[in-house]
Amino acid sequence: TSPQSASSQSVLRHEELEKLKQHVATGLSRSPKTLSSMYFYDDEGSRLFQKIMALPEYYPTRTEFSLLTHHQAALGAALRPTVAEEPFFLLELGAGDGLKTKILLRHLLNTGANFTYVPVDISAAAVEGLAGSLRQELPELRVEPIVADYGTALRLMADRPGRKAVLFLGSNIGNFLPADRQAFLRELAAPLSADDRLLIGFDLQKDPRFIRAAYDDAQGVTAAFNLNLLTRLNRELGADFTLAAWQHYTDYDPLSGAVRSFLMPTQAQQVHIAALDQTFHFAAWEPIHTENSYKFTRPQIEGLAADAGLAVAEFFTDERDYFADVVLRP
Ligand code: AVI
Repeated sequence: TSPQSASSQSVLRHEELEKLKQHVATGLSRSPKTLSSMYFYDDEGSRLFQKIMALPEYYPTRTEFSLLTHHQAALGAALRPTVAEEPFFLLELGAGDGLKTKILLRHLLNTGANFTYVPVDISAAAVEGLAGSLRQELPELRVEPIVADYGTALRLMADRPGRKAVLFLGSNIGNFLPADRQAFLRELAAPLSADDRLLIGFDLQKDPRFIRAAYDDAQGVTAAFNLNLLTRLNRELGADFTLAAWQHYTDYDPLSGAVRSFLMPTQAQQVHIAALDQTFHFAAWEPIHTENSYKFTRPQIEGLAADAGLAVAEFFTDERDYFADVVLRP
């Protein structure tokens, strides 16, 4: 690492830490107390999320994987330009390990599509890991990763001529609150031209017991994932949360379609956070709301699209209607 990039990394690191401090100070002063699931994904959180995706109860990843496998030809046709050799960019927001995307990438390569894959992530490590595995597995693929937030990446790409297909898989859209989701979709739609496409994964509403189980698995991996947020605050902000005194709790509300996850103390306690020089009081069982995972209906998805000035071009679901991958166009 050059001295210059080392110092720009530490500026970035400092900014991130300031954001986290601000977020925690505000979130724990509110009633009810809240922290954002955005902060789940440190190294340990990302590792635990990989474990969640393989759990028997966590159906979304498995379902979307088989959905993409089954509909790869139709999806490929919906995303690529009608003129076979016309070049295009395939952007992916929050690509993760790319396991699901590789189905589409392989299909597009095998059918001679002329495209460049642009994985976008705020984490350089995530993007570099994915680009490395793609160089090994699909050496003929053109990859141009972007390390930036989604809005910046979309604006950067809007200036480059050529058609774009943008992927936002895994029901990541379900983690936004309704107002933020709407704003995000509008931000996604704004730079798109008439021939561009968006492919978004939505988890659908279904038997509430089945949904709930996916967020409260028997092995306790999801509990560890939620509780890891407190470990992160202990490490990064010098907090003194006693992990043994906290529990993961989750419920599903079929009216709003939201799974809500909480961290709850089993006894009243005070927690000091050194980086904030502040002590927070918790009553016994007073929840910290840490995550929303919204589940959708088809009419809701159509309404969301319309609000962002988009139309549903294709709606792919699995045979049980558990999950939908939806192609949207301006
Ligand atoms: C990343 N996101 C779509 C997951 C979800 O289902 O909301 C995160 C997760 N939280 C608990 N389990 C999985």
